[in-house]
Amino acid sequence: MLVLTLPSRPAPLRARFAEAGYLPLPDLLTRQGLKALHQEAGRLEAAATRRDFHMECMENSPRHMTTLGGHHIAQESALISTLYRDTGLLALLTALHEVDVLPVQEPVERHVLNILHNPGDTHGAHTDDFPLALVLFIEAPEASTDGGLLEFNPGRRDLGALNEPGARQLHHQAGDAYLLRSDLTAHRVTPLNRPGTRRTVLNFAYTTEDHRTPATNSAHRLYA
Ligand SMILES: O=C(O)CCC(=O)C(=O)O
Ligand SMILES: [Fe+2]
Repeated sequence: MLVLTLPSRPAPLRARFAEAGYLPLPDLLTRQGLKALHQEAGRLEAAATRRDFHMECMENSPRHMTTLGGHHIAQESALISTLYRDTGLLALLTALHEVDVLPVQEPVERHVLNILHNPGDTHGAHTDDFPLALVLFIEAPEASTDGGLLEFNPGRRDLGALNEPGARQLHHQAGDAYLLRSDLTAHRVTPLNRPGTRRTVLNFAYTTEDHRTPATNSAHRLYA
């Protein structure tokens, strides 16, 4: 089954990614791929854990979400484990980042499932441990007014930048993806605000030779 439609000409995208630290990849998932991942996420959700707390090491930003860590996903989902290591995908990421992109060895955070499903659910401000996040949208709010927007301020690593001029809020649809320079770009997901709205993503973390170990314990707080 073909799960991804990889852009055939990554060269023009490279400069955009380098400049903003963010690159939208609309329709990265094929229809079949989205359907299969939707089914898979639905099955995995039964094993996921509700999280409601503030992350101390990220300025006490809120986490109101349901998560499943990479160690469970590796055991339960051949589809996701295989997709994470797809050679075409790794080649695309290497072309976009211009440095050899490697799978993360750390089992908890290398691929995670994040589900926002109640009004007020949010994935608060943070930076990630590893340099690259590829976020795949399995479910998304229909309208940008429903919340669940990715927010970041290009080139800014400080969490306060999210409340300053230049911050961007972006809506994505199911089947879309984006690539983020997630260790150097503070980011968050704005609260859902309409009952019945769901936002489910897979976050695939990737690294490079010089970033082998996690920078914080935040992933363990959220996923272990
Ligand atoms: O859901 C998103 O768009 C961002 C996910 C994220 O920041 C993370 O999993 O670290
Ligand atoms: Fe993140």
